[in-house]
Amino acid sequence: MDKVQKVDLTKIKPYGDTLNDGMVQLSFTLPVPYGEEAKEAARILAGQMGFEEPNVVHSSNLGKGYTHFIVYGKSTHTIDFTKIEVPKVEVDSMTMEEVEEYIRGNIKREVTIVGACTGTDAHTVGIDAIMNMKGYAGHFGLERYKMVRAINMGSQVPNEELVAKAIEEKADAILVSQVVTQKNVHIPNLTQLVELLEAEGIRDKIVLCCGGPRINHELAKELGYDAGFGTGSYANDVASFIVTEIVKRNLI
Ligand code: B12
Repeated sequence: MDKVQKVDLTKIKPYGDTLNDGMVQLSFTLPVPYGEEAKEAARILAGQMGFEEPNVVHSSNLGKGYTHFIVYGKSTHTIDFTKIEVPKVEVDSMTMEEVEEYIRGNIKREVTIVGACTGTDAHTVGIDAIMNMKGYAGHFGLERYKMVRAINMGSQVPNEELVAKAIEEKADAILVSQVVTQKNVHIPNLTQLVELLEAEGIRDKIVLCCGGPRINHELAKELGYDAGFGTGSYANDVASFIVTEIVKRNLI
């Protein structure tokens, strides 16, 4: 007899030691002084969140009046994994060489891509991973692509400057990186860019993509972008999207 428990994808649960034990590790901070009362408050709170057998396995003093906790507990909920649908960028990613070949064969001219990390956001690493010559995690960046003119404006770029650059360079595509999402600061910033492009009358003539660790395709579409890219995306993914979109929308 097969003693190995099979995973039921219609009823999945967190997994710790044994399948379906429901074990979850939570981490949070409470604005209370470090001590036994703080630990008890965290334990009760985890119970109220619906976790069975909540157990405060670690607490640390974060300074006057604040305590950080790590709590284990058992989730009682299950998820039907077979019903999960996530909107994703619909494109078969090509390699760098395939993108170059696609441009030569279908667009027959250089593609200009202007990118920046906009607003107050100072995180350059994400946009650099996509655009810089050396790329990221073994995927060369757009600067390396023959047939692509990649212009990386860096970080803390105001939307107005990005739009002006895109117009000056006759950009085919704009790439925006947003890493800081505290208090949803990225939402008005990303929205303003779309409004500026519409005001200039060039929104339809440009492929507009955003990306960042807390960006996904669904959010990007909601905000008026053509595509959104999250963690684990690389230059060849967005390049594949841009070049096929240029052809699809006849922006050649
Ligand atoms: C390095 C870093 C910094 C550096 C940035 C240096 C630099 N030159 O970029 C410095 C020290 C400056 C910094 C500052 C701050 N940081 Co910081 N930082 C980080 C850290 C540790 C790593 C980020 C990183 O480089 N990731 C590596 C890159 C390659 O990954 P990525 O950005 O996700 O990019 C990938 C994808 O998302 C995607 N992608 C990204 N952009 C785009 C764009 C397009 C078009 C496409 C297609 C794809 C794409 O492709 C990339 C490759 O796969 C993160 C924590 C973490 N571990 O992630 C915090 C983090 C991002 N920082 C954070 C914060 C809060 C700050 C500060 C506000 C802190 C402060 N109080 O001062 C300031 C912000 C200053 C500002 N005005 O922006 C928070 C953000 C929280 C949030 N949800 O908003 C994080 C998550 C830390 C945390 N856990 O609290 N930070």
